[in-house]
Amino acid sequence: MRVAVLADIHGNLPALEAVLRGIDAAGVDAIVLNGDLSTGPMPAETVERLAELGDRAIWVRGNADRELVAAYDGALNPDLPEAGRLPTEHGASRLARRHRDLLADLPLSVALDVTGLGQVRFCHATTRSDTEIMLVDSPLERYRAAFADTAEPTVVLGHTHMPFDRLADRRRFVKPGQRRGAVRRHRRLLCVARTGCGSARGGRHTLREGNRNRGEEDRPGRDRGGEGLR
Ligand SMILES: [Mn+2]
Repeated sequence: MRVAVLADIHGNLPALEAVLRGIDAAGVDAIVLNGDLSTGPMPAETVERLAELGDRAIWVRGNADRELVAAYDGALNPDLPEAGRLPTEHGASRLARRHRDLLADLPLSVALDVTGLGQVRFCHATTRSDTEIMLVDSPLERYRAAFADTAEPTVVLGHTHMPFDRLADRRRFVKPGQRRGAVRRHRRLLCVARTGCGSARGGRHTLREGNRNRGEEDRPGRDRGGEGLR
């Protein structure tokens, strides 16, 4: 089958709509929703739109989806940093029960037979964790350990918002790229999500800080800007 992969939509409905128009034009058999779907500025509307995809959509759980369901259930993770807590609380306040139920119990990963690639494993972070951070320059040992139980020769990831395509431990790992135009046009929305309805100016500042910090995530003790939205 031919598939499109969307990861880290984070409640950005206008960007999602733009990407879906491109997907419709491309013609695919399935759309993999590779986690962190709803937590952001338009959480309920985004889940509604994704649900409209029906059987074309193949859902995978992200850490933000898990945290959002927990918050809806009154069990907000007390260890979430503020950058994650604020949009999670916002999302939980907007969801209806049917949205919560859609996001609950999603699989940590799925495998599909993709045209031209064969068996492909899709997961948000790794196949053993929805929060583990894998970067283009993470050591081979980390890839080997994180995907020790993965049989497929190709793995598609999300979570860090940083695209790459590399070989590691005899496997190909791909993080899809950004729909940059859509992201730019809706930067303000992304900023509101990141700051929990803060001012636009403060939001832009926070977004830039988050981008700058992402390249340094692997450093021990690093304070990770914007971590909560990954
Ligand atoms: Mn994530």
